[in-house]
Amino acid sequence: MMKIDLALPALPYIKSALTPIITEETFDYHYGKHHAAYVNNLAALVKDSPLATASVEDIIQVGFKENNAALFNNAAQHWNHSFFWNCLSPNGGKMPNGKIAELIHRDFGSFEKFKEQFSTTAVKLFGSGWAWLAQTDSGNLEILPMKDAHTPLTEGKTPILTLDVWEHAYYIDYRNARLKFVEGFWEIVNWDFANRNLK
Ligand code: MN3
Repeated sequence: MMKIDLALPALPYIKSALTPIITEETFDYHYGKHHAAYVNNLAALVKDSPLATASVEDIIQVGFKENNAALFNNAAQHWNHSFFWNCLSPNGGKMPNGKIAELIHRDFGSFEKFKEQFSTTAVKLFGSGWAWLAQTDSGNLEILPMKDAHTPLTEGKTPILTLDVWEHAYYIDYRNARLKFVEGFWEIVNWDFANRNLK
């Protein structure tokens, strides 16, 4: 599974690479301001504490268990965004391939059924949050709607793919039309990354 450092990671493509589905202006705000703020907030929260040398993954678990909202939210949002950028690719989209294609077929019946269920989950999630595809201990794929900063990591599940459906993810490009953003996701979803995340 992906390990995230306590720093703003470089994007895996240039900021204009996903235009027009996600524009450079959205990256300027979503990556350059929102994600950067989570990183800066987290660094300030753990500075001079025993968590300063902990992994981001461990900080998420500590924040969650101790019900420390600021710590959990900033650590999880940093992790989620770092993961999310990798879920997208200018060479993405089309049909899933390899093992992920097999598991989607096994657990959802067909790619079309999976796509419909994931899209509905993303569109219907009320307020801010993330639509996740995760893998359970027993290896099954699950679609999980999760509010705010929540992540499958605190449920002991392996993140495979995610889609950010906070308004800041799409409001510049699509205003209130979250469905259009979700439709665009399928044209840039990174199946190679999903395959690498499988257990
Ligand atoms: Mn976001």
